[in-house]
Order: sequence, then structure tokens, then C-alpha cells
Amino acid sequence: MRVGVIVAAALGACALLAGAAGASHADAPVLTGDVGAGDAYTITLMDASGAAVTHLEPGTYTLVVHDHSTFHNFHFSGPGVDVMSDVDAVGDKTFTVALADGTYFFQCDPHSSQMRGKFTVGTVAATPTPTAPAAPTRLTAAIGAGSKFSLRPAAGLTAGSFAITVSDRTAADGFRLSGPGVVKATGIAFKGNLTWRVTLKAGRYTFGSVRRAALRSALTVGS
Ligand SMILES: [Cu+2]
Repeated sequence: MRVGVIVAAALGACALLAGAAGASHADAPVLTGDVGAGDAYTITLMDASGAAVTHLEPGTYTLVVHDHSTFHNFHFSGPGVDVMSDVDAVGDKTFTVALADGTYFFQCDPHSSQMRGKFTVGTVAATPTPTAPAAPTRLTAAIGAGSKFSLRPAAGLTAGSFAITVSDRTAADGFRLSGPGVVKATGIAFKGNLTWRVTLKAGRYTFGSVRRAALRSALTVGS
């Protein structure tokens, strides 16, 4: 009788330990912190799907940090959590972190003004991330001797903002671009490089010689 009671108590303790260990490791979603790849001043925190973390439910997570640089580090902090990789060291570190309602921060300590991010957990509402305006599509245009002109790329373009670098290598003609919402031309006597920032709409544009309409090509911009 006495022996039976002791065995039951020991089994119960084992089951409790196994349960706690399983909850904190095997089932924990993985978050991946990445800092300083190629010694760049970049820091990111991604969820298991590869998306930037903006909001999480409270719980236990496995934080895997990839620290690629000897002058950056990954420092993660917030309610109940304060873990980091070493600034001098390169390598991977894994932390088990319990996230509670609140705001969490990650940063590179030596460069915290520019290398930082944050996200919210639980009842704290996510702050909407402002979407950065898309970078303009870069095109290269040229006109040279004999009014020989080019625009690259001149196919597969879709409506949006463009930065067109124009190289006008002749004082006998200029480069012209026109179409919906845009009429741009370099001076005939002008020689040199300049950049036009334009918005191209879906439709048909022409580009080429300022002097001779016959020396122009069509450019179709898709929607
Ligand atoms: Cu840094």
C-alpha cells in the first residue's frame, strides 16, 4: 500500500515535467531575427512564413537569431524578455521567449537609431505600418550621332513612376518622350546626361528624335 502511493506520485511528477518541456520547445512557433548580413545596416524579425512580424498572440516562441556581423547585434526586449547576441560575435543563437500583452522591440545596440523595429502582442493593437511608396522603375535612354536612339527596357512596362536617365550625346538632335500625361525632350543643342522623373499611364508613348517624327518608336505601357 505504502509502495503504491510513492510510485503514483513519482509518475505524476514525471508527466508534469514532460508536459512543461513540450510546451516550451517542441510546439513553440519560430521567430527568426537576422542582423547585419554582408555587414549591411539591416535588421529584421520574421515569422515562420517569412513575413515581417507586426503582431503576435501571447505565448512561448523560439527566437532564432542569425548575427552576421562583428559590429552589429540583435537585442530583443519587452515585457519579461531581454535577450541579445554579442556585438563582436558572429553566429546563431536560440532563445525561448514568453511573450505577453505589450510592445516588444528589437534593435542593434550600437546603431539603435537606424536599426530597430517593434511589434505588438495580444491585446495591444498593432500599429499600422505605413506602406513605403514603390521605388521608381529605372529606364535608360540615349540619343547619339545620326539621331540613333534607344530606350531600355522598352517592353513589359506597367503604369507607375519611372526615373529615366537620358544620355544625349549629340548637339544635332535631342531625345523626346511623349504620350499620356508626358511630353519631355532634351534641347537639340544640349549634350549631357539628365534624369526625368515621370509617371507613365497605361497607353501608347513614343520616344526618339526631337527633330524627326519618323525617327521615333512606340512604347506600350500596360496597366
Ligand atoms: Cu549595428
